[in-house]
Amino acid sequence: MLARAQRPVSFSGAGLSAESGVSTFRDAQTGMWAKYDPVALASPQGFAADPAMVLEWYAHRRRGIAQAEPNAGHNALAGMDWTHITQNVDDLLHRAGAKRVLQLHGSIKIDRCHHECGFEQDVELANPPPMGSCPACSAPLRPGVVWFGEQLPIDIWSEAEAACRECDVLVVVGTSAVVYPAAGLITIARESGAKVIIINTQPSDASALADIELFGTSGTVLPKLLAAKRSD
Ligand code: BV8
Repeated sequence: MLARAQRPVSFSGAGLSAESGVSTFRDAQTGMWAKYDPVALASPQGFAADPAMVLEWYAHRRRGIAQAEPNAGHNALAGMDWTHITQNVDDLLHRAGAKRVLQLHGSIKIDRCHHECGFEQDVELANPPPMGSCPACSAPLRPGVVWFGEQLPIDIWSEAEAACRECDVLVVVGTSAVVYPAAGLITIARESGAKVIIINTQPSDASALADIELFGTSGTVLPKLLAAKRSD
């Protein structure tokens, strides 16, 4: 199926980065964070209620990502000159050398103005900054990620939607497919006639949409699956 594909696209979630030691969104709750609901922390309401705590959670995740390296799954995808759509906010696909990465939920590598005045700045993941104010408009600065209840970046969403309408194979990697509108891209691809290949360690909300479901870790399955594509 992949060997014949003319326009393959990948769509990934937190499972792609799990073997790099970046815990998935729901498993991020270890240690002192175990008692918090990530959906509550990753929201404007959570930030308004306790900005210092939310920023400490991001600092904790940023330091974790700074220690992480791309795994064999990132490297296998990066070796494919495809559009790589990801829900992940880490920079591991970029660090693996992937050229066209569409980060639907933003990037943890930047801080941006909470009032969307346009200001944003790179963050050193190993040494995350304390709470700060936007130098342009004095609003609070916050991670450049999309929180629950916030709109996805419209240009990136449109590009991802177009890629899924045009693709002939969608390789879905390491996502529970519970978060919308991102998860809706799988249906968009399928309804446009694409074949859907799912790689996950367990069934997901996308299982019903799979033409082929491969159970295993992405770091193991992707290199094998994509070696076939590279050989043609
Ligand atoms: C919006 C950035 C509207 C932040 C994230 C009720 C029903 C349906 C929808 C909703 C609803 N109520 C609210 C909504 C909408 C809401 C939503 O979908 N909520 C969910 C919880 C029901 N969506 C939103 O709010 C979105 N915005 O709708 O705006 C709007 C419209 C107009 C104007 C204004 C507003 C915004 C959603 C974006 C949220 N931000 N991330 C941050 O990271 O801090 S989402 C976050 O969770 C991740 O990015 C990821 O996308 C998502 C899921 O996280 P995980 O579960 O950890 O990861 P994943 O799903 O990838 O699961 C891990 C998978 O990997 C598992 O399946 C596991 O089996 C597998 N796995 C594990 N290890 C491996 C593996 N697979 C392979 N190999 C392995 N080694």
